[in-house]
Amino acid sequence: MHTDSIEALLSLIRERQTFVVTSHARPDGDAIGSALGLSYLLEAMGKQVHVAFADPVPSIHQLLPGADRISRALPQSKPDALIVLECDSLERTGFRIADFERMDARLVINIDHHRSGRDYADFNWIDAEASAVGAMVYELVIAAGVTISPPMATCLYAAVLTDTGSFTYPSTVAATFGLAEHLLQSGAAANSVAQAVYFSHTPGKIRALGAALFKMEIEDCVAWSWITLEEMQRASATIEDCEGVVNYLISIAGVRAAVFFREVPDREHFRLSLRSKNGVDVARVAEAFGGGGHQNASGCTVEGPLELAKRRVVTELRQACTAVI
Ligand SMILES: [Mn+2]
Repeated sequence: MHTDSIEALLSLIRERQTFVVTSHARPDGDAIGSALGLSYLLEAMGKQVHVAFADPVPSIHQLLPGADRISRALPQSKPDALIVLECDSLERTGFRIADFERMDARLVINIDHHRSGRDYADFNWIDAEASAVGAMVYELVIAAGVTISPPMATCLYAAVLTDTGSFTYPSTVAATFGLAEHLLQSGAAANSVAQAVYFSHTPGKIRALGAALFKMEIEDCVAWSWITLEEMQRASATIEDCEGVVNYLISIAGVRAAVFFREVPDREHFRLSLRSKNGVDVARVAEAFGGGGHQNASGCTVEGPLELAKRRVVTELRQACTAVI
C-alpha cells in the first residue's frame, strides 16, 4: 500500500470520533498487541475507543498495558467506525454477525497482513509483506506523527516479537529491527514481554508438549503430531496450553512442513496448526481445508476421525513439499 492510502486511512480516522477495535477469535500476540497499540494511537488522536474480543486474552498477554480494559462484548451504541484487525471476514472475529448488525458501525475498516486477506470492508488495507499487523499499526503511528508512548511501544513490540517467531521468520527484514529499536527507545518493556511469552508457561503446557512430541511421526519432509481431549485432560492442559507444539515439529532438520492436530470439544473435529520452511507454502494447504494464513504459518479445522484427517492433510503437505523442488 502506498503512503497516500495510509493518508486516506488517517483522514478517515481524523474525521471520526468513536471507534470499536477487534481482531480474531483465539487471539494471539499480534491480535492483542496490535489492537491495544492501535487503541493507544486512537486515544492519542483524541478518539474514544472500545476494544472487544470474542475470546479471553491468553494469560501470557494479560499483563500487556491496556489488556485489562479489553471487553468481551461489542458496545450497544453505534460507533463511527469499526476497525477489524487480522481477519478475512467479520465471522473470523468470533462475534456473531447479528451482534455487528445490532451495533451498526457507520464505517468498517479492515487491516490485515494475511495472504488470504479479503476486501470485505469499506476500507481495506492488506499488506501481505508486513511482518505483523502490529508493524502496520506502527506505520500508521509514524504517518500520524504521534509520539510513541511506553504502553503503545510495549503492545506493538509484543505483536511483532510473537508474529515474527522472535524475529526468525522470513518476514523479518532490516526494517523490523529498526522498528524494534525505535519501540525500545520509546520505552517498550521488552524484557517483561519476553518473560511473559517465553518464561511463564503452565506445567500443563509442558506436559502436553511432552505427550504430543513423544508420538510425533515423520515421513520424508513432513512431521506431524496430535493431542486428544483425553490427553489434554491427563496433562491438565487447556486449549491455550496446546499452542506452539507445531513450532517444535518444524524445528527438525530436514522437515519442511509440519502439522499439529488438536481435538476440539465437539469430538468430531480437529484444529490444525501448520508450519513450513524453505519455500513450502502451507497457506495453500490450509485454504484447501477452508482455513488460511501465511506461507509459513497457517491454520484450519478438519473433520475427524483422526486417522483419516491425518492421511488427508499429510498427503497435501507432501505435495506442497514436492511443489518447491
Ligand atoms: Mn498477525
